[in-house]
Formats: sequence, structure tokens, C-alpha cells
Amino acid sequence: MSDFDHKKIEEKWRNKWAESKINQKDMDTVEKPFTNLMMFPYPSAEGLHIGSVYTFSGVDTFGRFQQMKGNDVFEPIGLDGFGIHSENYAIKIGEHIGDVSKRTEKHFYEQLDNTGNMFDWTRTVETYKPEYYKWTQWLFIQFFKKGLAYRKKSLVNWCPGCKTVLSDEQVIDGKCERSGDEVTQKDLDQWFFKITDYSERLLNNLEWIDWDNDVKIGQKNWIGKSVGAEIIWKLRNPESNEDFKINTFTTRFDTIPGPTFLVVAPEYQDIDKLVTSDNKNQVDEYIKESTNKSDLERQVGKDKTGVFTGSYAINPYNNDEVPIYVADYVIAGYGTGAVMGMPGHDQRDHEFAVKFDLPIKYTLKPKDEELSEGEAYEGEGYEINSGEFDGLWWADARDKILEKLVNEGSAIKKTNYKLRDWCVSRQRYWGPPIPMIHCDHCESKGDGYHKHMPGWWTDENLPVLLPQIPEFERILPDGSGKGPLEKVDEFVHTTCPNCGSDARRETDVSDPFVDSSWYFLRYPFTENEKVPFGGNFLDNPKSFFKPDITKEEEDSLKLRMKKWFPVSWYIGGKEHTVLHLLYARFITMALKDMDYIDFEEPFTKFYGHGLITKDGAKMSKSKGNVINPDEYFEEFGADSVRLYLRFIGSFDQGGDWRDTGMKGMRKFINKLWDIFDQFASQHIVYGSGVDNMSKLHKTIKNVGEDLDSLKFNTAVAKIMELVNWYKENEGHFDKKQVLEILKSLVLMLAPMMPHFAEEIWESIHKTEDPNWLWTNSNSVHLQKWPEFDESQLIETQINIVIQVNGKVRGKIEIPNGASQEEVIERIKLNEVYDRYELKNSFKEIYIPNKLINFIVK
Ligand code: ANZ
Ligand code: ZN
Repeated sequence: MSDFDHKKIEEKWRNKWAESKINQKDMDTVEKPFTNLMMFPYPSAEGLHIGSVYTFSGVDTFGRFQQMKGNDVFEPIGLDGFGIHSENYAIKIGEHIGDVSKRTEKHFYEQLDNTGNMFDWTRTVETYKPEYYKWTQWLFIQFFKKGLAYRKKSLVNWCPGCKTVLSDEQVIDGKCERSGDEVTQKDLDQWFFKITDYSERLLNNLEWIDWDNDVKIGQKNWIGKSVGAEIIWKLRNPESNEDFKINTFTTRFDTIPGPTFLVVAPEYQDIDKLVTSDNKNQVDEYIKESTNKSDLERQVGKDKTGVFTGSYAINPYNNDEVPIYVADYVIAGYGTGAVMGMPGHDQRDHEFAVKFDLPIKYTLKPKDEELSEGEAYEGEGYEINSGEFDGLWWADARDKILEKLVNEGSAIKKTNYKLRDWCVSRQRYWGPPIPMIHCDHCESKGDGYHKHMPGWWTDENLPVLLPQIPEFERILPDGSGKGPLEKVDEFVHTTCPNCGSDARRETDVSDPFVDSSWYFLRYPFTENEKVPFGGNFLDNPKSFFKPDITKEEEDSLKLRMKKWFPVSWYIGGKEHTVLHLLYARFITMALKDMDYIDFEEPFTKFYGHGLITKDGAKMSKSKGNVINPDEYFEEFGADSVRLYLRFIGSFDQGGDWRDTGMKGMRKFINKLWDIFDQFASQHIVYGSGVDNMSKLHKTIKNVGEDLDSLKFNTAVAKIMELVNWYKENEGHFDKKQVLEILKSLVLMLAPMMPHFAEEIWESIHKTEDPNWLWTNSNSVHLQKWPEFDESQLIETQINIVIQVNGKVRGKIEIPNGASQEEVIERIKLNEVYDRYELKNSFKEIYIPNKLINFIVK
């Protein structure tokens, strides 16, 4: 008898798997390709967090199960190593990110391998390697050519902590998603990706993609489609006769009879036309103040601020004249940047009206109650104070009022989206340089690839290498609004590819979310193949590849692309709802429109996993309750950790890690080990066989269903029950039954405990028993999922409850489907029969296979 030596066993199998290349799939010939994709990690610490072990090993369990069900599973891995997460970590520990990244790559990959996942280590992707980021740069250029990447001076989110610009998606509740600093606004020249061109398609496809519902709802809200109208107001500026109009965007036409003021954002472009000389100083002062405020301060602050412009606007509906204010609760980039103030029915407007002592009008009253004045009524109701539309239900009035205004030419129907273009410039060091070139000479002539926007690139010379800057201090962000590359003269100076003059390179790097928006496309392809992924490269004019790639090569890569995409399954965190998951969809759609690829949704299926806590609390460094997977791997083994992680909860819900639970799991695993060890060392006592093997067949069926729907916890629980049943009946099974049980057990464990199962598979083969049921002695991971026998699912003996006058008095085992008479005959032999004097029963109620109730006087 031997002990379960996890260290020796796990190492042995990882080496053997690497030798036998078991996890490498032939990308071009497999028949049932299944990409089992998980979000690749970013190394922002020395090593992997237990949370990542949880998700990666969970995804792997699913993938291994799919493989046993006959799919050719490709499980790729990489590192999302460019970006502020990693760079900030390096700055924190005072080391150069270039050095840190070498170390973290090694350690992350070691840990990931120790987890026992079926990764194909020959196809890793690291976003910070030139052979990867040259394609990120290539992508940027394609987007630029298409007009989907453009440069614009605009107010952008600025994180004073990270000293860089952030995209809207990286600002959570007004704070930097990474550092938690309050985000301010800065006016800078930046590169944008035109994701707004895709708003409608990103929204519509949500109807058919098979994704986690929370994520779909999150994306829908983020895209924020609202169908409304622009109402056209005439301006009355006491100092000017100019005929000027202000458009306000609204979705509430039912309130058009009631606005008592107009508000424009401080950034409103034609603000000069509104401001009279008396008010100019005040307005200028106010604008200056509000640009220093964060979005959060501007919008959620209860205390509304603003100043009067001196001008008025005329309501096209009833010619009411209302004052125009500048106030920073109006968002510059949404709608028209001007809003009609409707304090009766909008809380923000109400607060503003109270503060500035403006009249409050109501145009709706609630159905059943009185209108309570003194606050905004934001519910539904009947029209009041609305002239000819009084008495109409608001939804009917809405359409009528709008129709009237549209007919008169004083309103335009308009659909708005909250989604804004994606700002991709970052003023940091650790990212792919944006591969563009600025040439004063060409720019002065308006001579660029796009007439309206100068800018050239170095097409054939990709990658534009990130220059090595060995001095740690020189790569720190300085907050100037320019990135560290600005200080590297050799990098900045170049020649214009258009006119040959001296020119300057762009010194911003791109957002790491650009790297991660396409990485999955890269996995099945290698550097030798000259293309970023498979697709139509020769068909694309001005192709980067034309000189190199042949038709045959292209065709075979196209076929490979067809095999592996769209990705069959994608599993990751729901916190990526509006960042990565939206960007990846956008990039894929754009590549489709450029005709490089022929699908527009990257992931057929997206599944959001849950998170784990420690003793009920969120794991965090500050609480000191972070679990280091290495220690647990060492003490218990990766497989024990894996099985425990599967056991603590349904994969979409997460679970709670407890050391006692981990120890308990290891005990169970020792028990499992002993069962197999007894068999392999031929210490098993056989009996004459049990009548009924339905427990086994049911377990096979149910565990399979659970693994298919990622309900890992219930799968483990059922396996434990099976083991208990086996122990209870030990000595009664005949040899064939034992073989059947053990074979099924090891196969069911294989997706969850890959090393353990492999070791057992091997050791029990060595017994070379003539009755052996195994037909194939290859790796356990190349076996089919065990089959169950439908006819054996039905239990022949079942328990039913005996009641007397409705009270439970006992239990009895009966043959499945026994008749009432049969049951009573058996109960006569049971002690309850005499104890409760059941011979006096005058009536019995029998619910087959459940209970029998004796009614006695
Ligand atoms: C009048 C009104 C009356 C409004 C009422 C609301 C309630 P969604 O659905 O999100 O599109 N709005 C328009 N542009 C704005 C901007 N740039 N900054 C801040 N608020 C703006 O919201 C549309 C509503 O948000 C519009 O309808 C407008 O206020 C406001 F009882 O107009 B409403
Ligand atoms: Zn030039």
C-alpha cells in the first residue's frame, strides 16, 4: 500500500504530457475543433492569484470534459502583459518593467502549468513581445486607413494618479478603474477608435449571441440607445439680433409645455452667442472652475451650480420665453450639450430650479394620487397645463406633441447613444507605440492619407519597436500630457514616408485593451505564417503582405480560421462587460467589414464565472487574506486544490475558501487513493455481486450533465456519494462490478484531477487483469466519457415512508413500483405494524414509491 505522493505524481505527469505533446492539436486537421478560451491574465504582481487558479482550473475542467465528449479541445494561454497594471506594479516595487516582465512571465507560466491545465504551450501569446505587437500596430494602421482611427483634440478623462488618459470605460463612478483616483478632464490631442459607428450593430447582435445575460444587459445600458428628438429653440440675446437656434435633446416630449429654463454645458460650442457683456466674467469664471472638476463631482453633486448667460430661449410649442443658464450637470458630449429644464418632472432640474429660484411647472399629474409639489414627479400621468393636450395619457401626448412640432419644423427626431468613441492614446511607456508619423511639411499642405486628417505610418517597417530605456527614472510618467517616449530623441526623429522631410513619431502608446481586443485571433497562428491571423489578405488592396504570402498559404490559413472561429466558448469575469468584451466585438466587426475575416461576433458563447472569497470576505492584500496558490500546491497538491475549488460553489456563483474545507477535501482524496490502491495492489475482497448498480449509472449521467453546465459543485457532491455507496457495499461487489465502478470513477475524476486520474489510470493498467474492462491504455485524457446504461437508471429497491394518521412512523424498502397489497404484506413483517396496531387500520392512502398512510381510530 502506498500513500498519495502528490508532488512526485504531479511533476511526473506534467513532464510526460509535455513529452507526448498530448495538448497540442493539429490546427489544420482536427475534425471537431473546440476552442476552450479563458481571459488571459495580466501580470500585475509577482505571481498568480488563487482567483485565477479558480477560474483557469474551472475552465480546464470544462475543456477536459468536452474533450472526453469527443471534441478536439484547444486550450490556449498567454499574458496580457503590456499596460498600466503591470507598469504600475513595477514602479511600485522600484524596478524596471522590462526586468519585471521577464520574471513574471516565467513565474506566471510556471504556476499556470502547475495547475495542470491542458494548455498548448507551443502557442502562447505575450502582448509585449514585438512579434505580437507589430500586429497590434498593423491593426491600428488598418483602422486608420478605414477612417476608424482618428486624432482629435478633445476633453478626455485624465487620471492624476496614473498620469495618463483613460477611456470612458475605465472610469468607474468618476474614479480611475485601477488607482481609484478621481478622474479629471484634460484637453489633449488624442487618438480615438470610432466604436460609435458600430453602436447599432453592437446592440442588435445582442439579441442573438448566446451570452451571459448580465453581460448583455450591461452592454445594452452602456451603449445607451435613446430614441428622442431635438427641440429647436430661438435665441433672444438682448445684445444681438442674430438669428440663432439652440437645440435641446429630450426623450420626454410630454413635458414640452412646461420647461422654465434652458441649460447648456460649460463646453457648449456656441456659448459666446448666448453670453451678454454683463454676464461674461461670471460665465468665464464658471467655465474655468468646472473644467477642473471631475465628472463625478459634476454629475452626482447634490448642490447644483450654474450661472445665467443673460439670454433667453423661446419655446416653439407655446412661445414661452425662458432664461438660459450654463451649468455643469449637463454633459457636453451627450445629445446637443443643451437641455430644457423641466423642474416639475426631473429631479436634477428641480434641484437647479430651487437653487436659482426659478418657476416650477407641472405638465403631468399622477393617476390616482395628488401631485405632491415641492419635488419632481418622475412617474407616469395625465397631461395638465398643456393646452389642447390636457387630459391625455402621457404616452399618447408624447407622440402628438412631437408630431405637431415636427410638422411645424421645430423638432427633429433623433436617436442618441451614450457610447462614445474609444480613446486609445496612453501617455505611458509600457505599451505598443502608436505607429503613426507627424510631418509638418505634409500637414501644412493638408497632405495626408486622409485629406481631413494628416498622418502617415511606417507600413513595411513594423514593428515600431518600443525603445529600450534602461534608466528607471526616464520611463516614469511625468504628468505633462506627453508620454516618456517624447524624451527619446532617436525614437522621435524620423523621416516622412510621404515627402521625405524630417518628421516626428507619435509618442503615445496604445491602450492595452487594444492588445486584448484581438489576442484570441492570434492563438492558432505563428510567426512563420506572416499574417496576424487567417483571412483574406491578398484581396485587401495595399496589403502589408502582398509581396510575401502566396495564394496557397493564404487558403490554408483561411481554412484554419474557419475551423477555429468564432471561438466556441469564452469564459471570464463579468467585470469586463463594457471594456474588453465590447471592444473585442467591435474590433471583430470592423475586421469583418474590412473583409479580412468572415464572421462578426468573436465568441459564440460567453459564460461569466463567479469569484471566490476567503472565510466570507473579499481577498485583498490590505486585509492580508490573500491565498498564495504556491503554498497550497506544495502542501496539498494542485489536484486537491482543484477539486476543492470545484466543490465550493457553482462556477457562475463563486464560493468561499476555507482552510478547513481544503483539509477535509484532502482527506477525501486520500480515501479515494486508498480505494484505487487496494485494487492495484490486489487487496480487494470480492463478493457475489449486488443486485442493483443504478447508483453508478445515475452518477455517470448526472455528473456528465453537471460538468456540461459547469455546475462543478454538485458534480463533486455526486462523486462523493458514489464513493460512500461503494464503501458501504464493499465486499459485496463482484469483480466485474468493481471494475466498472472504478473505471467510471477515474474517468469522472479526470477533468477535475488530471494528474491524479492519470496516475491511477496507469497503475491499474499494470495489474493486467484478464477481466480488465479497459480497452485502451493511453492517457486517461484520451478516453471517452463513460457511458451509462439507460435501463439501469431505475432503482429496483426504494425506500418509502410509513405514516400513521399522517405522522411519520417508519421507513421500509420495497421493490420499485410495488402494489399497495404487496407493500402492506411487507409492512406486516415490520415492527411498526404491531407497535401502532395497524391491523386496526380502516383505510390506507398509498402514494406509489413515496409513502403509505394508515388511518387508525
Ligand atoms: C426634458 C425632460 C423632462 C427630460 C423630464 C427628462 C425628464 P436619456 O434617456 O438618458 O437619453 N439630457 C439630454 N441631454 C443631456 C445632457 N447633455 N446632459 C444631461 N442631461 C441631458 O436621457 C434623456 C434626457 O436627459 C433628456 O430628456 C434630457 O432631459 C436629459 F421630465 O428633457 B429630458
Ligand atoms: Zn511629409
